[in-house]
Amino acid sequence: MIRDPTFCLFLLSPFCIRGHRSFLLLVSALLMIASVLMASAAHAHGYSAGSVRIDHPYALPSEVGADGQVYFRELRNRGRQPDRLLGAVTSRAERVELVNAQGEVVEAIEVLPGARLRLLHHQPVHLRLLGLTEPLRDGQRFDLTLRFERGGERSVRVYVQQPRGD
Ligand SMILES: [Cu+2]
Repeated sequence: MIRDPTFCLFLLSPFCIRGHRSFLLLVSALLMIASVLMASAAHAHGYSAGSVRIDHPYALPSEVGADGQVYFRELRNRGRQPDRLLGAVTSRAERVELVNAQGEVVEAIEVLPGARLRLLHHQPVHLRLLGLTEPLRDGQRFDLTLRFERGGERSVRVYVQQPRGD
């Protein structure tokens, strides 16, 4: 029996594999765990602007000529002062509007202390991108600069993705 697992991997004789099956299972399990961790790390991206935490900004793919829509898994205010999202700019669109729960264009989106706003794509609140330079396509990423009253400006990367059903 060959005891050195590294040597075993290179040799790959049937006897060796049988002798180190548990080691090989462990290696494949670790590889699976690593790939899952890497996938979730790629998915989870977040930023801070003052006391506001901006979690996973994302956009839906858009049709030709249609407006873009930007959402957030969460906007969270971890501070003691209220803050307000006042607007945003991106090179991908002429203009960005803030849309409230009634579908109206508003001057600001309030993020009160302790608030955890889940601004997901099945809810009406979002950022509307008008005059897109080109349609947003699944898998693209683009930069968007958010402007908060207290937290100031923060550039975030928006992931364009098909809804995953949550
Ligand atoms: Cu993310």
